[in-house]
Amino acid sequence: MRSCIINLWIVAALVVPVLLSLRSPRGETQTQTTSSFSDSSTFSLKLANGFGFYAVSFPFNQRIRDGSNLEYDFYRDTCPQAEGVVRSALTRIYFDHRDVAPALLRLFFHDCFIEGCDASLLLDENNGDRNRSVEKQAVPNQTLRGFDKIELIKEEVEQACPGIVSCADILALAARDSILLAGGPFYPVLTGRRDSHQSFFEEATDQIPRPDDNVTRTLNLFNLRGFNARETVSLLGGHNIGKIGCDFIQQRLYNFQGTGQPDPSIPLDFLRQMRLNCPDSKNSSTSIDEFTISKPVSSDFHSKMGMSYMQALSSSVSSGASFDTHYYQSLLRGRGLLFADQQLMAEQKTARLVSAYASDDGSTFRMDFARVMLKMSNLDVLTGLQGQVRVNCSLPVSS
Ligand SMILES: *[C@@H]1O[C@H](CO)[C@@H](O)[C@H](O)[C@H]1NC(C)=O
Ligand SMILES: *[C@@H]1O[C@H](CO)[C@@H](O)[C@H](O)[C@H]1NC(C)=O
Ligand SMILES: *[C@@H]1O[C@H](CO)[C@@H](O)[C@H](O)[C@H]1NC(C)=O
Ligand SMILES: *[C@@H]1O[C@H](CO)[C@@H](O)[C@H](O)[C@H]1NC(C)=O
Ligand SMILES: CC(=O)N[C@H]1CO[C@H](CO)[C@@H](O)[C@@H]1O
Repeated sequence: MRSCIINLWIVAALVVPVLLSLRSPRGETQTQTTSSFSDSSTFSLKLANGFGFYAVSFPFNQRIRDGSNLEYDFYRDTCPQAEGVVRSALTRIYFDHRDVAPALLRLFFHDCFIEGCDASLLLDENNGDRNRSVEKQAVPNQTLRGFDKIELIKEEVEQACPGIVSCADILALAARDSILLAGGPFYPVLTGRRDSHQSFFEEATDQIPRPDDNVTRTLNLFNLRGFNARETVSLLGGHNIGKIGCDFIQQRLYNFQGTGQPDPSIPLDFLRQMRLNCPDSKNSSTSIDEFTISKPVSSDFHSKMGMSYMQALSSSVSSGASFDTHYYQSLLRGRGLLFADQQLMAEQKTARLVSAYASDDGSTFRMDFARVMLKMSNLDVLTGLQGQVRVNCSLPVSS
């Protein structure tokens, strides 16, 4: 019981500053968001925290305006149970598959980054043409997971309210609830997104940030989506949960920029540790391939391997909490897993932000992370009569 109360307190303590900080953005934020909180009313929110559902009340204006035409609780009349169904379905999945949280966060990011949060990433075909490539094939070597989980959640929502709730909204809500379940901050998700008819393979191939990007390119790609340096550094902090797949680290460990050598900037002890977690997939005499040969079913064994930022910091941090500063602490010690992560230390502007996030108990990062997630959730959404509401998230509804 005591832990429940503490939990509630933490949630309330985090939510209120997020809302307050939206009212008066500080620092270098140049958000195009114009949030108005003029007539504040109280609303109550049900939160799943692993112990059950608890109602929390805090002052909150339901009419947040950000130019996106999304609304708070868009389905209040048409499907009032929608958000609750998403949350309870996800909570059930989460306790069997903890890795659903980072997987859905990643899915959502990849969806929003390419032509907005319109569930285009979930499509299996392009404009009714099964032969044309779709976005999900473009994302670095098809390493996205969680499509089946979104499909499961969607099925439950369809049972409650057929044909009402968009896949784009389900993904946005499920990503938010995933972050919360993984110990991250709460942020309000506006709804009313519609699903696109179309998938965007070429855009996804060119514009998704790559694990081997330098800081200039990373900042540029995020800037094209309206994110400044501070928002970019906080968003990348999402890497603090889940594993980074070996596929993304492989070249850095064994053949950095075609040299046949590891990235010289990796500290030697960390290189050894990373290589233990990610053996060279191209070296046929390593034990991992013997394993693969003796167990043919595990052909994708290597691609499931990876390393987390918790492991990167290893015993130097005792905290068991997951959504804290350990990503930034790792970068400060030169123990970034992705080249693109460690590159944040290569430029003064971003390095200062990394130090700032690493220097407190995580509250600055959590607050900025909540704000940037709220902003990302509203990127280039389809609303009103645009797009459609898909019944099966992988298939467009034919008109
Ligand atoms: C897809 O490709 C196959 C074989 O190349 C072809 O027979 C079929 O007509 C194509 N379908 C469409 C919808 O273009
Ligand atoms: C960063 O990468 C881009 C292309 O990926 C390249 O053109 C640029 O020269 C690189 N910048 C630095 C400083 O290495
Ligand atoms: C391949 O694996 C063997 C045995 O584990 C090791 O001795 C050798 O150095 C590895 N080769 C490369 C290129 O990593
Ligand atoms: C959705 O469509 C896919 C085909 O793209 C199919 O495999 C899947 O079973 C469908 N899901 C449901 C719930 O009908
Ligand atoms: C579909 C896709 O992005 N494939 C890429 C997988 O990674 C290799 C190199 O690691 C690329 O050459 C492929 O284009």
